[in-house]
Amino acid sequence: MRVLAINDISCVGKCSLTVALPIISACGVECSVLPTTILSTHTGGFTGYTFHDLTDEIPAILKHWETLGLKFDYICSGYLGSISQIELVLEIKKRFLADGGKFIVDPVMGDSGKLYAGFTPDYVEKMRGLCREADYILPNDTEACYLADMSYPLNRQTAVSALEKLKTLCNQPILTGITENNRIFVYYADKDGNVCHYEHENVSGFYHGAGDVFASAFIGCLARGTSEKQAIELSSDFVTASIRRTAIEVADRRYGLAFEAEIFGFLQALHSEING
Ligand code: PXL
Repeated sequence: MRVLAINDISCVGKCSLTVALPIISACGVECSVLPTTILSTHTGGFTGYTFHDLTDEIPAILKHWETLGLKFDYICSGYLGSISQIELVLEIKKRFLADGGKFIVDPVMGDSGKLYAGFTPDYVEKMRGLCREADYILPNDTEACYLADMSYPLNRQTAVSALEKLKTLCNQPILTGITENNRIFVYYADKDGNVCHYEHENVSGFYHGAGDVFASAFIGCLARGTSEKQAIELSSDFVTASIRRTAIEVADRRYGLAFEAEIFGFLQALHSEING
């Protein structure tokens, strides 16, 4: 079992690969990486960050991998710095996804109702195309609004409409970060297209990197053979526990979630799901 995580390296401010690699590995799954960009920090709330686009390096990396005959059972994409990187990911899916493998797209584009720095309407349109190729997509509420052309914020009712629209892009959308009445919800479509949800008490405030922790845990669980329902529930529990800890322990939320100390509990829960 081999996962490929395509995402940036934000050197400081836990998100993207610095979250995907430890969490997927901790689940007991080999995680290969394809870094898309290297930044001194992520772009959310920091100023003056460096940004080095690695697009030019990627074709040679792929060529080498092909000589090794590599195929991946799961390919998951996250932050992609440009439209040409979206095109590269489409090509990577064609060339490197194993037969029967799963392609998971976290359409990382924005938060709190706004696109991240550097993203444009053209990028959103291209991202819709990437979502059409995916087995699962994992938008947050902001990304869902951009993809489904709906107004932000969503509530429980409009989240269901957003999910229906997202189903025209991908059979199994998983929509995170819907808040209402002090609760936070994940809405998702199961294999048969039924709308399902899972919820927690909301911890108010914005927590950077929460979507990346959720996506990484979800992939780790699926790769260990859980159902998607179990993967969603285990990942939501893990993110919620990490957010609660962060609320107490971390003053500056730009540095990401204090997820490390919650990994053990998450793995115990994963272990009991797998082994009964
Ligand atoms: O966590 C999402 C993310 C990933 N990568 C980079 C980002 C962000 C959000 O701001 O800036 C570089």
